[in-house]
Amino acid sequence: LLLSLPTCNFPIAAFPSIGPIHLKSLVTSKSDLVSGPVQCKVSNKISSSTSTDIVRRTADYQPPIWDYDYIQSLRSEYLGEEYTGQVNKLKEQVRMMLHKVMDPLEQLELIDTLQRLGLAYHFESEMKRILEGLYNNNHGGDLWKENLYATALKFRLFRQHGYSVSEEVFNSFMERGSFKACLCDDTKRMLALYEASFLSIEGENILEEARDFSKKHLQEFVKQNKDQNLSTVVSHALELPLHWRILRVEARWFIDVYRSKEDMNPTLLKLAELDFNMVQATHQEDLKQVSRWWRSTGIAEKLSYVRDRMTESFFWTVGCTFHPHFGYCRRISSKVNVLITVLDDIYDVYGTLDELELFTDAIERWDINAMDGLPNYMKICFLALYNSVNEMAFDILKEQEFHSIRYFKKTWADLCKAYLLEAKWYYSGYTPRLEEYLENACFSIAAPTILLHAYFSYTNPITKEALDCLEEYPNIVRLSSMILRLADDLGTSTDELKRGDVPKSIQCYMNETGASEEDAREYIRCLISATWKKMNKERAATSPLSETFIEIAFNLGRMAQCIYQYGDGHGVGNHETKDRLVSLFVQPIPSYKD
Ligand code: LA6
Ligand code: MN
Ligand code: MN
Ligand code: MN
Ligand code: MN
Repeated sequence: LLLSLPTCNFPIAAFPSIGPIHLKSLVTSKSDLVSGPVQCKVSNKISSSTSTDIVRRTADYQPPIWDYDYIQSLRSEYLGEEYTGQVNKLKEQVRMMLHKVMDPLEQLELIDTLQRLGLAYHFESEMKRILEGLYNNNHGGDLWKENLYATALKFRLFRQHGYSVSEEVFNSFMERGSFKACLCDDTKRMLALYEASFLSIEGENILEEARDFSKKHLQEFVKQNKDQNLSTVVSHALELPLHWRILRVEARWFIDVYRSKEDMNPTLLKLAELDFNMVQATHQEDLKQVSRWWRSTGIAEKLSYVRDRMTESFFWTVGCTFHPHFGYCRRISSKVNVLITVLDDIYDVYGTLDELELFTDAIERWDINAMDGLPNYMKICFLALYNSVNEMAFDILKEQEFHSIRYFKKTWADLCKAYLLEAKWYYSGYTPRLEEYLENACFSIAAPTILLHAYFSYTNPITKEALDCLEEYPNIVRLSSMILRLADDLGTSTDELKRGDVPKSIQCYMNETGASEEDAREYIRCLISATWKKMNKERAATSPLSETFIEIAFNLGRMAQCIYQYGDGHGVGNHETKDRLVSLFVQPIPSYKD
């Protein structure tokens, strides 16, 4: 994966290539870093699992804000059949609208609105028919040459839906390599160009130019603050473009924006509100189920020093797949996420190196007998993980006669080995180069593990072809991991370094180049942006992996940018995450009388 960054104005302009990741060789070659007794940072006592007073680090994580009884008490009147009739009627009306509208620009705007309201999944075939028609008849037609707003909107929707369209559609709006200055006088147009520019792949200079041009003018517009409503929308886009946002959070936000729009269509609004609330009701049931399972493991009680982040873990899964019929996938993924969070803390904070070696070995062996040598707190984790994963494998065996354990075993072992390597680096005071750090850190962020479980939990039938591809850690998985890792480092590394942890990407880059922290952060943001371009390219490539899988991988990256948008939204439980969770899982949208 060559992550070259031709557009970042940084002392190091090119990012080194990230070759194939060979965890095993990394782990063994680095094990000699650890020599002699291991020192723990917070005190100078020697830490060892045989010593009676082991000194451990602490993260002082706060208890969850989500009380078990509170979660179990969640109820929604939108569960069940009561609103189905009403929704079906509204859906029929929207379907008629989709058939009736004939003006190409109106068609595109309708599709865009449906997507932003979170309703697109009901109208896939109608939308496809419209886009197909536009693509075949009018592609590059004169109609668009005059209208940058329409061209940008069309470009973005085509690319989002997998149609190949060249960045050269923007040529007629440029002169001497730049967009014509007179085009900047309309904010809606600049916004459309800005959002379109994020569908780019590497090397698309026109789109790069489009992004710089529109961004500059949008920033100016916000500064002038002439139109409060529009400024809010523009600031929102500048914070994170649409292409990097997860659907449910965006839909919840956009429904409120849409309600006060002049050209608001009451049918669309009503349907969006009802649908949001009905989907929320199914999410509540998933959440309650996962919460009961989590309580039954007893982990939060027994291991009070690790993060207890069940509700946040569930949030990640809704970001990846919100569709009501993916409940099983969400429940499995929530278990995986909450267990990953616990394991990560054991490796990063609580465990001693000796214990971590034992645990890693037990996971690699995937053997119940390997539990004997583990300290009690690890026995609980091991068995909870072992049982949960085996139960899932049993479901798959029962339903598809497919024996999946070896895949699960491998991904958990790879994860633990990546964790262990970081622990060794920490105890030996080693600061890797950024490239070396990322080779491992894209595993230690657990995205490959999360995505493998996602694959197994929604796919029927499982195919050998897809599994062979997944085993090799295909680009789409690596890139999604990269975004997750980099976004996580931006949001969490300050606290991590304070309590004692390995240098993260920001610190590795600073150490390697002598850059200031602010410059290093900017560089990491550049890497995220460059990684998105590679993701966009992967979407167009042929792959044995389904579109659903690719969408989940994209959404995992989006989810990372959502959760770390204002700092550590997963571990710390900041008010932004809390507000999002409340709006997604607790409060239905109040119904406004029409
Ligand atoms: C982040 O913690 C965390 F818990 C993760 C395991 C990231 C992704 C998790 C999901 C989807 P931290 P580290 C549940 O920032 O130690 O401690 O890898 O991860 O930086
Ligand atoms: Mn951690
Ligand atoms: Mn970690
Ligand atoms: Mn760590
Ligand atoms: Mn982190």
